Amino acid sequence: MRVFSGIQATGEKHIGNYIGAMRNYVVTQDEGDAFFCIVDLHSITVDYDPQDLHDRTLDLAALLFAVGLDPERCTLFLQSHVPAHAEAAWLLSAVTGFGQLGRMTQFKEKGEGKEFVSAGLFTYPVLMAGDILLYQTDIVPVGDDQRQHIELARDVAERFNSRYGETFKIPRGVFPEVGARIMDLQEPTKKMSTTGGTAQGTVLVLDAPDVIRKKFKTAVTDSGRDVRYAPGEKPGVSNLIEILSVASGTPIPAIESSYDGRGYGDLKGDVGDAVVELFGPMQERYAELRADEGELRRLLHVGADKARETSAPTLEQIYERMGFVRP
Ligand code: AQP
Repeated sequence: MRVFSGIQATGEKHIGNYIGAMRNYVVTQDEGDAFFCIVDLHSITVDYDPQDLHDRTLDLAALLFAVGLDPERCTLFLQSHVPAHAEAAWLLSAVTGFGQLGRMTQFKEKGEGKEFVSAGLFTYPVLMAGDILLYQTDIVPVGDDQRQHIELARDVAERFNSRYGETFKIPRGVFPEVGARIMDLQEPTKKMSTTGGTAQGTVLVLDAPDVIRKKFKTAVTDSGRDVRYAPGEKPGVSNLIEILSVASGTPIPAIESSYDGRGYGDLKGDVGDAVVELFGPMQERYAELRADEGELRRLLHVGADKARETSAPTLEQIYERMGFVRP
């Protein structure tokens, strides 16, 4: 089974990225032939700083190894190291509808109110479709916010297959049962995000322990008292319960009953402690891995070689089926 998922190079990674995606990369690397891609080409679609992109790319590579990706069991690479991704995006744009791209909620949200909206922000989902389809992917572990983009990748694959002949496997998104959409701690009806959320409500994987505890202590809840999982009615408390469930490995009903007679203050303290405990060892490994940039670059180089080799036959098929004269 082929597994593929991509993650943006810009922005500091938060607990939503970890729970919604990164921890599932670690699990799926043992379930199939897994490819994980730092999608640096995607990162230039919004305003960004080149030095920041450069540094964050290496930070993220170190972080992904630190959370448990193993270069012996999966392939981690940079999108820009494999030119097939940019080529596939152009070729697949021929079978992507303008109207469908315009309906992407992420495009609307990220473009809203901006003086300058890049064409890349609009066409980004085609690049993402190519990322996935080039690897004949079976499953894509992602958070809930990527549902619409996965659907578009499937539509693109189906349209290409019916127009040019069977070429792509139709990929399937897999979303975590708990934590598919971690919410901002200060505005719990909004997704946690480094671009669209609040700083105080966004817990970064590399935040210091006291910062993590403080962010949870000041989390917005509601005027009730009972620790109960009801996302519609109690979004703040339910979000904390989901995070605690993942961080401590305790099922949600067991968490609810363990708070009989105890209040939100205890819950906030316990989530903070559980997350500090979860991230502590990762932060230590991250510091070691990030200090050895030569080794990081070597691992990314090995990953890119494997990704180039694996995606090449599909790219060639795309060109041939579309009628290009090959060299
Ligand atoms: N809040 C979230 N809860 C669960 N999963 C999430 N993901 C993102 N936010 C949440 C998942 O993380 C993976 C990688 O995301 P990315 O770095 O490509 O995503 P992003 O969506 O750009 O990250 P941000 O910080 O949330 O930025 P914005 O809001 O600007 O896009 C994906 O699998 C994603 O589903």
